[in-house]
Amino acid sequence: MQVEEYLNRIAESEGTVHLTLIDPASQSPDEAAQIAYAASLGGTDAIMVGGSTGAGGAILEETLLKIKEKTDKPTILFPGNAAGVSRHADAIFFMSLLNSRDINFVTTNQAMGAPFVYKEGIEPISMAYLIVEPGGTVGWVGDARLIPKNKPELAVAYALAGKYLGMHYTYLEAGSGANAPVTPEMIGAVKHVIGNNMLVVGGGIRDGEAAKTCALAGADMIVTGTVLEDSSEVTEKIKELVYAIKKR
Ligand code: 1GP
Repeated sequence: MQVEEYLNRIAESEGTVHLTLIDPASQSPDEAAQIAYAASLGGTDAIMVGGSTGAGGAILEETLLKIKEKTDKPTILFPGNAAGVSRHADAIFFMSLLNSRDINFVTTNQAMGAPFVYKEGIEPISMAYLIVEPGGTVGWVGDARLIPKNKPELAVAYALAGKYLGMHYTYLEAGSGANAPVTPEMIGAVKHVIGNNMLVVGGGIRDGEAAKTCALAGADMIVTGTVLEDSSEVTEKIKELVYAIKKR
């Protein structure tokens, strides 16, 4: 089964999908593999690999290979630019940062990376990537015109544009390590207009309660990264998050 179909089926049958984000720049490949292993024991659905700075090249390759030794959960690239592509991943979030001022993050990196994705047969999952305040490092690096957190109508406008451009997924990103996730009002407003398209929410989700709030508001998938890097009990933390978002 293709990764997109796998994720969509979980969203339909089990409830909100949990995605574990691993930034190859944040720890050694062996440590990354330990996090992925612990996360899969806790019930995560897939492993996203990528980051905004220093997350490409050899460190990306080795991180993916080590992760694949430790878990058979699908690996999905989450590239910061064209250097974030690797043949060792199962799929790639093929994203356009629609609210960037910089054409490089809207189409140029995508064009530079696309032939490699094609040649290696990596499954592309098309995604509208939208950065909301505070936006964090990715907001700065991606030169995003940050969507104000109290302006859901602007997120709705971009999400609709992404849908009409043919993207299947919409990602509302508050930025890694954000002090709070995207608001339930914004999540609900975006899900309302994108309908069957998948809504991914990430940035600042640290506990089951926050994850549940996002899920109830309409998130089809939630992403957590920082809380796992900071945790000594990754499996337990993932269990808490997964329990909060799955149908019971
Ligand atoms: C960042 O949305 C992801 O791209 C995850 O954010 O690190 O805050 O979990 P956190």
